[in-house]
Amino acid sequence: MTSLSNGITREKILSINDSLRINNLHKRELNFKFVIIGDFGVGKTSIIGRYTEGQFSTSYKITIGADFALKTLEWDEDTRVNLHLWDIAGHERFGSLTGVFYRHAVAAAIVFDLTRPETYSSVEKWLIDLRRKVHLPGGLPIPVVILANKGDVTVTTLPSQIEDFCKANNILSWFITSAKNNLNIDEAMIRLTNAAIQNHHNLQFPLITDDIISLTDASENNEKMKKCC
Ligand SMILES: Nc1nc2c(ncn2[C@@H]2O[C@H](COP(=O)(O)OP(=O)(O)O)[C@@H](O)[C@H]2O)c(=O)[nH]1
Ligand SMILES: [Mg+2]
Repeated sequence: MTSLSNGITREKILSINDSLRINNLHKRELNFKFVIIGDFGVGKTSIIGRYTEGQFSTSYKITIGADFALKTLEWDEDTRVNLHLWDIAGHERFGSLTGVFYRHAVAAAIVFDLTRPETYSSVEKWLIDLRRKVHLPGGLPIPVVILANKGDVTVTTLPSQIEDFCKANNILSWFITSAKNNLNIDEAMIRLTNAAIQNHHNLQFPLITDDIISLTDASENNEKMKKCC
């Protein structure tokens, strides 16, 4: 028996690992696709990077191709939630996305940049695109949050009409976020996940599976982008 410096044996660690694995096998897994949309440069990729990798980079990286990142949440004792966060990947410049991008999405975050008011004006356009192209079973709209990003920058003027806009357009909630300072990103995602779980219980919509969310979707999307760009 190998004893490590703190007295815990390697065998003990292996057995803990085993029991974790066995317990996890009993967990129900929910796979949810969330789409993160909004104008170019508002911080979508940074928000996803912060949330899934805990990192922020100031170096500017253009997102190429349709892309998604995975975040796993141990939601409760019985439930694990895998969030597939889809990033627009460059074609936000066209102001509208293909149905493939939205397909099977069960929640969305629309992001704007607090330092560029024109990106707030685009929020409505993104909402219209989203509502036109994706619905829950029965035609219900998918839950949406608005993220007012770059909240770490001091000169920020919050659009005064945002509260009314949310009420009028059935927006779940809005948050001032910062990918740089890790502000409110967890909170916003938890809000969306809660709504998605609720809808899942109420509507029993089919969950995305690996084959549905496969790279064929992404590559199909890429092909379309290549043609249109
Ligand atoms: N200060 C600040 N800069 C940010 C924040 N989020 C993103 N950025 C910067 O804004 C630029 C665009 O971000 P990016 O995530 O590529 O935007 P996207 O085009 O919407 O994916 C990059 O230079 C980021 O470093 C933030 O919360 N605060
Ligand atoms: Mg990007």
